[in-house]
Amino acid sequence: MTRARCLALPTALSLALSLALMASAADASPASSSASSAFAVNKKVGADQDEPWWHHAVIYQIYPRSFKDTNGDGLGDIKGITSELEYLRDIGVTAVWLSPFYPSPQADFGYDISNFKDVDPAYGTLEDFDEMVKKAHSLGMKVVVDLVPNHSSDEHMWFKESAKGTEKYKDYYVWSEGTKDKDGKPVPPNNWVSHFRGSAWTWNDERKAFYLHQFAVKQPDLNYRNPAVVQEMKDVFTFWMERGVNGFRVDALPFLFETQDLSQDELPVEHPSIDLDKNDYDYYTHPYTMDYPDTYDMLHQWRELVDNFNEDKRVIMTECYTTFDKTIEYYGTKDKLGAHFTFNFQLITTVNKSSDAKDFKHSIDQWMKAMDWRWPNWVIGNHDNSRVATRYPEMADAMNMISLTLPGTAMTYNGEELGMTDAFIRWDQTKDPQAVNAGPEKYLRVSRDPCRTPMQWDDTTSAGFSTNSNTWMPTNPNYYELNVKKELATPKSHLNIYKDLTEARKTETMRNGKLETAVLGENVLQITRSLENADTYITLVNMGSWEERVKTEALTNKGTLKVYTASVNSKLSKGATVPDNFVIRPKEAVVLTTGEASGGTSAATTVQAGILLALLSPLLCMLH
Ligand SMILES: *[C@@H]1O[C@H](CO)[C@@H](O)[C@H](O)[C@H]1NC(C)=O
Ligand SMILES: CC(=O)N[C@H]1CO[C@H](CO)[C@@H](O)[C@@H]1O
Ligand SMILES: [Ca+2]
Ligand SMILES: [Ca+2]
Repeated sequence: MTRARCLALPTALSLALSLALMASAADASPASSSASSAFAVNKKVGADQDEPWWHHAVIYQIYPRSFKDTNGDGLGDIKGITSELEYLRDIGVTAVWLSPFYPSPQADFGYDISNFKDVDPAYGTLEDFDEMVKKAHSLGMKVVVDLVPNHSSDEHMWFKESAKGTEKYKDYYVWSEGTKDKDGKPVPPNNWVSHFRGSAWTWNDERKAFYLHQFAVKQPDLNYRNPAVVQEMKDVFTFWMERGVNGFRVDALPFLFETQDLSQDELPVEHPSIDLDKNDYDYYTHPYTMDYPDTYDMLHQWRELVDNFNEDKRVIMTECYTTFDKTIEYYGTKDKLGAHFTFNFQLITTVNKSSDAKDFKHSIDQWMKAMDWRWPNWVIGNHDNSRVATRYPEMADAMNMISLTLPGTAMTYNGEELGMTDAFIRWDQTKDPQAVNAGPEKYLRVSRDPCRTPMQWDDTTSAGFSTNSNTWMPTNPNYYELNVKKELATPKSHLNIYKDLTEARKTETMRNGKLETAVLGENVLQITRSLENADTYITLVNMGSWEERVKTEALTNKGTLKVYTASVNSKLSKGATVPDNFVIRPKEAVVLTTGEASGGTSAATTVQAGILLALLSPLLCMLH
């Protein structure tokens, strides 16, 4: 069942040591682990000076509508973000990424943009934005904005002019007159369907043609075969760089280009799931509308634009929900660079609450193996997915530990540092267009509203998000006990554990140390970060449903281990010396270290040291 332990250590001495460990592990079966995998962090040690800021960043995704309301209208705003930047700095966040805050009819909550170069009046003004960027920078934080290049709102001036046929704008979108049925009625040129169900083509009476929309009807696709559109979008990048932003998160990139031959129908997938019909996006394969070769070229042009703007280092991170290989391709090649990094959704898409430690190890290893010269990153949640604490019951700390102790850039969706959970949103309160389209029977399955409820700051009205008790989306009723204020005051809280983790990321080991992953015993995931002449950090997560026993000597040969930080459901206390042999509870997670516990000496260490001294002093006297 368990294979022999195999450590990848260089010297003969450590080989001997690991052989000894192997022997001891063999007779104490609970501590044995499967073969471990090792990955170097792809960077020269000591090259920190030249490193771009985003390499070891903790990037915090803010959903502006739900973060903080300062004028009592029940909607979050830019000033609210500015007012909470100190909080973010204090918990170890190094950059914020703002979901769209641009003027929008809000048909898809900001992803339908009617002006790419302004702030929606509901959220504030460009001056508020500048103020926010200035303050973030003065606190040593970076600001990344969301760019939505595939489509605009149908209320964008470009679309209105295009529909009229105005010369300058007539080819800004993808238009087709389609064909005619036998009664002379226009029919779309092909069978393409939108992500939100139904034909991807909608008839426009003014233009007397169909326009393409890979998403909502109110989100017409821009035509990137038109050099004027390419230039317009480059101007959008430049506009925000001039306002001081440090990077871009590019939305829905794989859908940028489509084939030019609009007569091509897409084929159904071979074994569609039974619930799917011809109006469902997942009913078809998408060779003509997704990951089109020209998209990679466009990304490369943006990379050059952003890299060459001035000496400051900026990041392009891309959102590509596609196959594993296609995802990796968005990094570009060494000769033709693409994104600085493309979101790694492995921990969302390939594993779930049923997965065991082996599945997790595989998911992590698969990504790391593909890295080579590329930079890793880890995403565990966002505004499109059920919250981490809901997807992985009792594992909020475990998931934060995994994403923050793996090498690379870590992403945190607002509220995940608190272990916020999905709220139940009634049908009559439902706002997400995807849920509204699904109807009252099916909406719960697809609704993204439950993960978009207001941020929980304290136990006052609307969780301190707004002075208004009537907020755009209801507050999760668990706010009376699950909030920033209470968690800051509770030593063993999700938030304080999160702070321990962001603190650990500042160490040389976490920045440059190699990574080893292993499965210990039946179901304990082990993530080890180590570096010569520096402290080792070991994350252990029991993915199983039963207690497991861990033998400390099987973990490292670098000496005594202390508890750096432990999940709220752990028996171990921060700072305590780890016993030779200990029990790890189901879903418990700990970070152990050969160095010091987070935040200096905790109460536990003081007590332990006291006991140790008391025990040692007679001995010392005798020696004297
Ligand atoms: C959960 O993940 C495992 C692999 O880790 C996979 O086999 C299984 O199908 C997934 N379950 C769901 C419901 O997605
Ligand atoms: C995670 C994310 O940003 N998803 C967005 C992808 O793009 C569509 C259309 O712009 C949005 O509806 C999603 O919210
Ligand atoms: Ca407001
Ligand atoms: Ca497109």
